[in-house]
Amino acid sequence: NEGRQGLINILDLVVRGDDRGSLVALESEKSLPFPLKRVYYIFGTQAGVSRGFHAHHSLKQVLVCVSGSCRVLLDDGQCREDTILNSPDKGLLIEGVVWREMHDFSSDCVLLVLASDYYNENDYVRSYSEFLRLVG
Ligand code: T46
Repeated sequence: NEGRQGLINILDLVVRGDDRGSLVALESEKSLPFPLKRVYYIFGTQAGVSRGFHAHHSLKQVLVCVSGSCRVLLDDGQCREDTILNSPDKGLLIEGVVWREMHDFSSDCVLLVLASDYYNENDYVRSYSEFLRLVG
């Protein structure tokens, strides 16, 4: 259930729907391709604001836009590709040393992130030149 297209790796999340509506369940190491250690979500992003602008040394993450929409740009040092996340049944898998930026948040955007590790500032690569050195 992975739709890989270059840097953009979309997971199709299984929707359990019935006449009441829909439910998506994400289980560590099953629907997620890593052991889940942390969940966070980004919401209330102000108009015109972009976020991210960093890479990670080893963190793996799946991003799910559970409400609204945003655009995620990925950059491996050679290619830059972006995708619009606007569906609660699509997960964007980001792994490896990949620069990420999030743009064009709708006012109702809730971006859910499932992460393979606890928060660790030492895992961040916040300088683009340092990122290029690492992937170069
Ligand atoms: C990523 C993109 C998609 C914590 O204390 N714990 C956490 O788990 C996280 C994620 C953040 N923070 C603190 C660190 C900062 O003081 O929350 C503040 C905002 O974090 P940051 O500026 O890193 O947020 P974004 O939206 O630029 O990036 C986040 C993740 O940090 C990052 O791993 O890949 O979302």
